Amino acid sequence: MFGKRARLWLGLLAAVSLLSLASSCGGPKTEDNTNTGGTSGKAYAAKGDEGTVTGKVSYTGAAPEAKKIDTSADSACTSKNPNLTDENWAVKDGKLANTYVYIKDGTLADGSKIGDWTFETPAAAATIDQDGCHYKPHVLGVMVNQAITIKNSDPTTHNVHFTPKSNPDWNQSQPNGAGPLTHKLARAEVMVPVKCNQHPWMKSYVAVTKHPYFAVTGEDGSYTLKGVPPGKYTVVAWHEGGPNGTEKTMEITVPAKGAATADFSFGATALGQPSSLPMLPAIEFPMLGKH
Ligand SMILES: [Cu+2]
Repeated sequence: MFGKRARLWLGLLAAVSLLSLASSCGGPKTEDNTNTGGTSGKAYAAKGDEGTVTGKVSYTGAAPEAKKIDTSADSACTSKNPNLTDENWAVKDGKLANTYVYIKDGTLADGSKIGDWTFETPAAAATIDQDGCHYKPHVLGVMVNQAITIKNSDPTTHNVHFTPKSNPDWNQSQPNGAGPLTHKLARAEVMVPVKCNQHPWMKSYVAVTKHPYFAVTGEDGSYTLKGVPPGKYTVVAWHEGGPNGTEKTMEITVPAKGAATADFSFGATALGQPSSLPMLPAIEFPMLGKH
């Protein structure tokens, strides 16, 4: 009986000393221990040795032409934005806009994983405006729990509908003249399609990450990720083209106070029309004949 109790005390002692060891390993970031949730980690504090990731996203081959959208279902849309075209491929001089580039995974120079850290949610809200019966911007990156302000600048009713897989569905009607709506997504998810239940052509994409290392390419196809801790990362460029979007992946190393480059290319090959495809039947037919 005494032996049992002694063992219990020994076990408790071991647990307590392990706990104190763990907290002392955390160094000065003792306040991080308040993050008891399974998915949260230590708060990242900038060390001054962060670097940048920059790049350009190109479109190879002849750019798909933007198609005019038939908005006749809602005359308010037609009169406000008579020349509305789709934004599936925003290509200009071979450069691709509206591509979401982010750090998907990686290891910091100190050996920790990027996913082990938590980052401060920006106090400022991101904005989606429904203006001319399309979304501005077409692609948006936010952090988890960052407020998204949704405005209706049109003389008609919109119905904004976030259709995530990891976050709850969110579907709100927003009549002409109604004030802005606010929405937040608590879980990281790339990519959340947003649509309008009133106007089937309206679509946009919202990406949610736990860290601030993301950007959307501008008209010149360029992007910059700032304040990236030194380390080795997987950078992904996501574009909506393809059945579920298309991802391009690149491994990079960000040196301390340095810069890494990650250029991506979408286009003919990314769309599943590589020159090798028409050759497949020619190879397979003789083999079939042998059976
Ligand atoms: Cu709408």
